[in-house]
Amino acid sequence: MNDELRYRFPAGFRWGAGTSAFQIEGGVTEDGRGPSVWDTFAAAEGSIHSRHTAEVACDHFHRYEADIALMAEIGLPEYRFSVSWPRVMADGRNPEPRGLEFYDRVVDALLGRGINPSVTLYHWDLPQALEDEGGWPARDTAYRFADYAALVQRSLGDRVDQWTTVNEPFCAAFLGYGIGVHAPGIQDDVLALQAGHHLMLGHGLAMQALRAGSRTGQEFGLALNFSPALADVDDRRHAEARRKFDGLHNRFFLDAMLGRGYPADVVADTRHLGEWTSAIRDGDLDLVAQPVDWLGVNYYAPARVLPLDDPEAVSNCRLPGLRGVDVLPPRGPLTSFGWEQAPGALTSLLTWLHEYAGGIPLAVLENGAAFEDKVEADGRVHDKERERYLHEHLHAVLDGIRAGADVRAYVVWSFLDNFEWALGYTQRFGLVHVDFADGLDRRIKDSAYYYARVIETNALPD
Ligand code: GBH
Repeated sequence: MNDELRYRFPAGFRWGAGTSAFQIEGGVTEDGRGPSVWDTFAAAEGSIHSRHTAEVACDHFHRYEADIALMAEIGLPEYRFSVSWPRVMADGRNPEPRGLEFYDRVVDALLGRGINPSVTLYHWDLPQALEDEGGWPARDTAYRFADYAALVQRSLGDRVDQWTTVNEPFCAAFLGYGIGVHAPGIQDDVLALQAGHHLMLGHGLAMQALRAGSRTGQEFGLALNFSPALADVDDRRHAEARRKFDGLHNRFFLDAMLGRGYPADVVADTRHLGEWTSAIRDGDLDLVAQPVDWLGVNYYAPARVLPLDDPEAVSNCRLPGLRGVDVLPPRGPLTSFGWEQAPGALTSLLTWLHEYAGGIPLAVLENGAAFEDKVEADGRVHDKERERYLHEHLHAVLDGIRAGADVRAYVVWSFLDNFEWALGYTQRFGLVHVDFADGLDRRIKDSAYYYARVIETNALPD
């Protein structure tokens, strides 16, 4: 058997690369777009590295045709992008036809080149007008989100098969309203937990709206970020620390989506913070538990946890409910973001999810790494570290499949170097290099050529 046969992916496996609207588009005031919470947050002093903003970002709003030509050049079969809610509803409520037309053109350009569009409805850019009315801690936002989902389905649904409702409710809720390192920059654990519930309610209501307008061939799901918890010692106290971290990071949203409600242990761990569960009304948990066609799995790195001597001590990672647990520094090899490279944790994550979620189809919707890429004298980007990262993580996915997990897709984060949220333009995740200092020129990196070969053969090279 040759190596390519040995490391072959299942027939029909879906390959792609992803981006999100706020991170690449720019054009933030064009064609009637309204401000999002991220425009507001990025304008505030002290929130983003070096006061970078996303007013221009990769200028994808104007360069989408050239970007899609690059996707075709790489040979990407699928492109995952997000629709900017405030571009298609400036105030979060009323449709903006010019915004919808932009995504119409993007979808047509993709299909024109034989690339399958995969739409994410919420990748964190809440219309500022809705934040002004209370944002995700307010229940009404979930209903506004479902109306928005229905609008996009009516506009793009005739051509788009793959749909993600919410990307990483963990980040939107806990980083946005809890720790405050993401927009809208609020630090309130009760609001964060209530935001988490309303994001899930929004997901459930959006699933209903999407299904109501659906046609054969469409698939709908939710994308969750996972971070397996590792500990150095195998004793009761370390197991308890892992349980706490795992509960909040890996089971909180998943259990709700699976119809099990929010995990009892996390509810207990967060009870002292305040009565956040009062946000859960009768019937909500059924709405949240709409059946999905796949679970989107976003994986970057595991976390190392340590139990503290004082069980009441506040965690150094400041997440709600993590009293008595510290997060240890990651261990090498690291990415430039400082995240641990641990492909084995991806295999165990996929096999755990397969067991835990009853054989649910899985789609890896984000995986990738930031490195300090340089354009070399030959005009190319020899990003060997990213190539190795992708290779090892694809092996990990294959190991997960061989252990029985029903993994149907793998989508690299990211297609382009882009605006990396609180870290601005300092972290490059792209398969394609963007020259932020000079003209935003694009250059296909070596890792993209590696990935192109994987896609072409549906297999890993040895
Ligand atoms: C993704 O989220 C995003 O979807 C994407 O937009 C982004 O560009 C990409 O990652 C790269 O950052 O110790 O609790 O603060 C990543 C998910 C979740 C990973 C939070 C880092 C730190 C957890 N992230 N996690 S915590």
